[in-house]
Amino acid sequence: MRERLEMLKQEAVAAISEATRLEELRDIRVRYLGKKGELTSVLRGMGSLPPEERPVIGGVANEVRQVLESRLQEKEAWLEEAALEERLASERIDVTLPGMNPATGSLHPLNLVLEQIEDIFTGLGFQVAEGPEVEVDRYNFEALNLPKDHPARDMQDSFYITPEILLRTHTSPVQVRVMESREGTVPIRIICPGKVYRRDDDDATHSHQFTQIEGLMVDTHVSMSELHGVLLAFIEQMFGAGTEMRLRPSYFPFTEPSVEVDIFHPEKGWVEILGAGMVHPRVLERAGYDPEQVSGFAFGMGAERIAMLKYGIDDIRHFYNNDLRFLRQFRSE
Ligand code: 2NL
Repeated sequence: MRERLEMLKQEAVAAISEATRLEELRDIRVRYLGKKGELTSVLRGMGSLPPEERPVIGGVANEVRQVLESRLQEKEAWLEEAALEERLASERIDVTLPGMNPATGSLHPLNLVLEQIEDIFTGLGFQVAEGPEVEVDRYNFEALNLPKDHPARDMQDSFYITPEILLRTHTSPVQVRVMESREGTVPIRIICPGKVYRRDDDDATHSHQFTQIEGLMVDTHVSMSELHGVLLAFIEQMFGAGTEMRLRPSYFPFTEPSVEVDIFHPEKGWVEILGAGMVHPRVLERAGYDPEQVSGFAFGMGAERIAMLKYGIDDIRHFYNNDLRFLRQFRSE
């Protein structure tokens, strides 16, 4: 029996040292040390030994169990270590390799100037307001002193959805909505950027859809002087300190008096950049303000026109074609 145990030990030790995978070790453990394993079956045969030999053989059997157990543990640790080394080697990352540069986009030039304009006016205490592009006649025309028979309301000039609903032709209706919501309180200082729609034939300087920014200030004692000061502050920040500005008399149904504003452009001379004026008393009144108590100025400009002047763009259609050769010129990095 002692020889059987000795043979078993040698066999198992050899098997353990030859094993190359953890699963093999598991099988070896079951085969020799398990409940139905070989060592157990040898020990079962102990009953047939003379009683004085039992403790001796029992001792040998225990020693074999201990040796096998410790060899199994050693080998297990070694295989685990080897597996880890192999994984570390195969997953090694070369941190000195140059990185991959993901393709980055950039702001569209129109959004670039919109952000600049918003920054300038918020710096002057204005808030940004937005509203629907599909408007009702009342906000787009009626509230702005453009009655039903006004020539500017010709069906040919606007995109109508029903006789009462149309695509807004300017962002003024947003200003009217804000005035109404403020219920006669002052001050109001807002700018309203957004898309507007007019039935025009597209060419280098006209588009049936463009981006407008309107501004409105309503308070006690607002005069043309405040309009002049705010516009000059805007123009100097947008086109450079010292840029000259001039006002020319003009006409809009929603302002009285009305002006057109030019700047002196180094290459083009005097160029018009926006329209403005003192809010017409009827517009104030319809929006819930008493023209005897408060006054206001308003202005409106096309963002495309501002961007064209600032960046020397000669065709408004560049803004809508999404030609990367055009767009990439406005990358900041
Ligand atoms: C232009 C001229 C202008 C306004 C827009 C306005 C808005 C309200 C009341 C009075 Cl709620 N006026 N807006 C005033 C003057 C001119 O736009 O050439 N836009 C592209």
